[in-house]
Amino acid sequence: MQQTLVLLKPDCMERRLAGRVIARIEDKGLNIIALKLMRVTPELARRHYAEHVGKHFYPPLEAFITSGPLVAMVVEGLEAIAVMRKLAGATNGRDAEPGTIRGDFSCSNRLNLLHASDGPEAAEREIGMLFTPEEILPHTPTIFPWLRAAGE
Ligand code: 3AN
Repeated sequence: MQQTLVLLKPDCMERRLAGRVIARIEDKGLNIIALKLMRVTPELARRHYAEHVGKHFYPPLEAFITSGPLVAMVVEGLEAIAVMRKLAGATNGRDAEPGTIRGDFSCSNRLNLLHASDGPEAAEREIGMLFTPEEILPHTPTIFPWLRAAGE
């Protein structure tokens, strides 16, 4: 089982797409084990996007991610990091395949609706930045045996 951080960015909230994006995550069989509405501060943005600070596109990226409330989630599942990245689609919505969240709903590189951690180290770091251990509530849904074969 893996955990990954998902952010429904301010464009997702403004466009009233949060419910549809959450439904896709649930439909896939992933399990939401933490969820909250929050506002990212510039300080938190700099930590979250540490690898991009200093790049030419960082100032508008920070302005965007801090511009309004977003939904932060911890999503759990088998290979949840890779599965969630595939569900999201390519970073640039114009390159993202139809059928992915960005491929179906975004035509932008910055306004690309959601963030999903890109690897195990990033997931651990990002979850630790946004959630306390008490806010994460792992549980086994009753439908669980129907979402993957025994031993998988
Ligand atoms: P993802 O959210 O798919 O992991 P990242 O973390 O590589 O994508 O990029 C986060 C954000 O940084 C993108 N949504 C985009 O706004 C911006 N960004 C990343 N790379 C570039 C780039 N080469 N040119 C302009 N903006 C970029």
